[in-house]
Amino acid sequence: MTAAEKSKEKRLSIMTLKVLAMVTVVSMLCIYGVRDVALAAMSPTTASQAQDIYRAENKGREEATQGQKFVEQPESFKGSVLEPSTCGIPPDSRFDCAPEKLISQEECQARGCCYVPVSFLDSAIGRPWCFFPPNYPSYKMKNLTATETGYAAHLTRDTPTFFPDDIMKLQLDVMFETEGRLHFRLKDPANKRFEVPLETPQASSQASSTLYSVSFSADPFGLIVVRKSSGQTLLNTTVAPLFYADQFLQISSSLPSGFISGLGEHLTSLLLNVSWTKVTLWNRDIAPVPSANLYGSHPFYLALEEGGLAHGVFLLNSNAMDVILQPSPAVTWRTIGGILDFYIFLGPDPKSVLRQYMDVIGYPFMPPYWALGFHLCRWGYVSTAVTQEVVKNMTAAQFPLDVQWNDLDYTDAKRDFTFNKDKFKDMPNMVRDFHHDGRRYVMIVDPGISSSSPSGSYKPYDEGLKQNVFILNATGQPLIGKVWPGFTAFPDFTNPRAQQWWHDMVKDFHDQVPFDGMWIDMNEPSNFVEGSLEGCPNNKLENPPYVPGVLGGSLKTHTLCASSKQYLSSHYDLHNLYGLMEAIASHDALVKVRGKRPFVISRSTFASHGRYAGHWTGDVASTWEHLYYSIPAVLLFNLYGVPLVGADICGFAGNTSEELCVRWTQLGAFYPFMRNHNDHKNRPQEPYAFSEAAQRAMRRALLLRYSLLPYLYTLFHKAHSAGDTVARPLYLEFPEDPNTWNIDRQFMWGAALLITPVLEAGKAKVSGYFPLGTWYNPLDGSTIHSKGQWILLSAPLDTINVHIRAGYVVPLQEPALTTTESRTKGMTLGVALTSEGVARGDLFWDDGEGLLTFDKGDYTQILFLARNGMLVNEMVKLNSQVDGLLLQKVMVMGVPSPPRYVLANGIPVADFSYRLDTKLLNISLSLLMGERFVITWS
Ligand code: MIG
Repeated sequence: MTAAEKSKEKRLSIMTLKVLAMVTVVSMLCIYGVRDVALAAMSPTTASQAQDIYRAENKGREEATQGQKFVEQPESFKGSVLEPSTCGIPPDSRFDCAPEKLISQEECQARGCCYVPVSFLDSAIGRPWCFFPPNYPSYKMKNLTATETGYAAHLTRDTPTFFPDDIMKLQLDVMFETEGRLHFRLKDPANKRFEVPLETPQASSQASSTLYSVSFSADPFGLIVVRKSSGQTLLNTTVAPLFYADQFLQISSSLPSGFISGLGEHLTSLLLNVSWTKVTLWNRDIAPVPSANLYGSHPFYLALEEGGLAHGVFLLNSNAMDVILQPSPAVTWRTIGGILDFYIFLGPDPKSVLRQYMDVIGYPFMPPYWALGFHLCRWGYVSTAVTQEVVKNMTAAQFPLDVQWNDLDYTDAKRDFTFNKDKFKDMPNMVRDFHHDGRRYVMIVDPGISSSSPSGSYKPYDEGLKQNVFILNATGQPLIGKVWPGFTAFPDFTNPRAQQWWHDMVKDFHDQVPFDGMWIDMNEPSNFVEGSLEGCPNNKLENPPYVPGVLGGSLKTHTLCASSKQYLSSHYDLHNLYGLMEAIASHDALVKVRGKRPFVISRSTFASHGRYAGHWTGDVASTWEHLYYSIPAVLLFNLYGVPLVGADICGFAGNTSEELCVRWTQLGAFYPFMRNHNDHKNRPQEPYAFSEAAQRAMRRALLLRYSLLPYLYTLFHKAHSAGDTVARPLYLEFPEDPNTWNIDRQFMWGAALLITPVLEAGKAKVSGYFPLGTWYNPLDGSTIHSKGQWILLSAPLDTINVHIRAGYVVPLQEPALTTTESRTKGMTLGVALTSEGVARGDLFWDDGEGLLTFDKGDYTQILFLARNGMLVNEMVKLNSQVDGLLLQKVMVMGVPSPPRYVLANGIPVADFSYRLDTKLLNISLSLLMGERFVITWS
């Protein structure tokens, strides 16, 4: 077709569309007919385009000749009901050509885009009226060359886009880093742009074999990633044009399925809705509400594929961004700064995807053992007397409690690193008393440093000023905002001087009050005034040409000016990293100051946070709805590599009810991080604040958790050493069973425990899904043989359903009121046999708080194996810390017939019992955990 013909075609199409614009969506089908006649010549993939599509395989290797066929046609243009032509794109496959504003038909067409109004309803759903035609100008790829690790090429565009400051020439690097990990990056070769300061693994050569093949489309540029084993296209960026302007970078891709999890932090179900969902990442202090950008940013998703395969995608970019999901299905990443730096993880199973993700962002830190105990907090423990009273009440009512917390109440005028010399004058002694009783203490620390204390009276500010650690405004002065202490300056944790200063402040305070961990709040960072006391300058960082869908409509809403200056870059680039950087500084400070394993719980997070700290889900409401939402929240943070996570038990905002608080305590007993915390205005919600019956139920849940701590601790070790999750969605264990994919009202601890909580008021039964297999309820001795089905369980108020999966051995320990005590108690092995009579499990044990015990080899690891009526242990590694620990009980589930005798190391055991109805064999004995044993029953 000649250019003249093309432009005639275009005019024709515009004319046709003008007519069509008057017609509603209902008549879309006949519209296609009309347009097809008019535009039949405009096939989106012409022969010449097809020839431009390169095939790029793992060079010089055998599989290069096998695997993927030549890519003939971008996926998105297939499957359209009607003949493809310029604007004849099915509504769900359209990509928005007017993301930044509402535009008229004329403006849309002036952009060279298609204008087809959709019904009011469809438009509300998010379907664009103005969208890209398939031949829309984009980048062209040139000089594709092989490199040590993959490919490199240049991309150029001839015409600018409708956003200012296009970068007309880009550098593409494609790195075949490992068998399962593909990395590709688009940079400006001429000017250094901001990059997230995350140390990532570097490959020096290309992986020798890969699960993926990559092909390229040259014009328009596109990258296509195919899973070799299934032929499934995982990524195809030819579906829409690439944008790479200074403040608008956008890339779209097809998705192989609509089953995706991630892109936090939001109040959401486990699976995202791909029906035109816009997900915004810009860290924000706000009580969780659906759709809003919340405290943290994790630009990562995991997608499930047919047959239980999975892949993951991570965009290493910290700028404000929107990610749009649409039902074709497809994804659009739209960020307003930095570079496009993508990692694709091929799994092939979902657990491997997460491990591959954590290979890039870092494996989770190992929490101290006490961190897994019960934590109690509230805003409004107004004095040491009150705080101590709370601990006393807990003990009197026989509730376990490991860690007592204080909120802002302890401070002097809400300033960090001070304590109130009146109500908290004996704080140091209070903390020492807690320690004496085997408990730990944590207090809140906000990042805002009071800037209005008289000079010379408040060291953190005076020192901070002297050392120049604060974020600066446009005139080079510390930016002043307003938070709890009043006027505040904000430490710039990207500055090494600020890290040192933070350490010094932590040390000074620790010298006075020997606290054990830090609760870092308000670190989005939160600011009660917009930007700063003086507002913000008017510049392109404050007012970018595209503002993602942030709550409040402006980047500065409830935080600092985007153009304020930090050591590494502007706040515009670093905002989403603020909480992470504070977590790193706090983690490092605690290591130095305490010389023990650090404990930091942070509200704001970013990818890689789990290496340093945990997270709680912020100001959740005391409602049944938020009780439910806490499950996907906890599971998603496990996917993000932040396994130490929990929600405020019984809810933070608003008054709880007794029933809600009981159910929440039961569920909370299975949060990896278990803390009850309450807002200052609300009715008390400590376990002892309720009726005897409620207390019994809560006590039972707490003791159940404490019994399971050896198992939980072992799971944390696997997360730390192998990139596993702790609390996990069912689909991680049963990906081939699609019934599990959307389950987020139940979850698992590791591979062995299935938890089915009650999440509704007034219910004494709960329905749960049980994947194929045998499931034992150790509490009532019942057994479920499931074909993969929903089962109605009894769940009276004092009960949370927990099932052990056949095939696993779970290490347990007699509970106590603190972990200091429980760690010395007798252990039990719960052995859940399959129908073939086998089970296995393990235990990780160390001193519970030493630094780097795993790296130093200062730990014990024991395997347990059951088969043919025999249970044995095997020492992977033995260390003196298990000395004296006794195995006192073995509980074998699924023993088909009554044994006549039980032997331990060949010696008859007198004390055992068997029940015909439950097929449960209980053995009492006394063996050293650190010695080899053989237990047989026959
Ligand atoms: O503006 O420190 O999410 O847990 O109790 C509120 C007081 C500040 C928000 C935290 C909440 C904490 C509260 N903080």
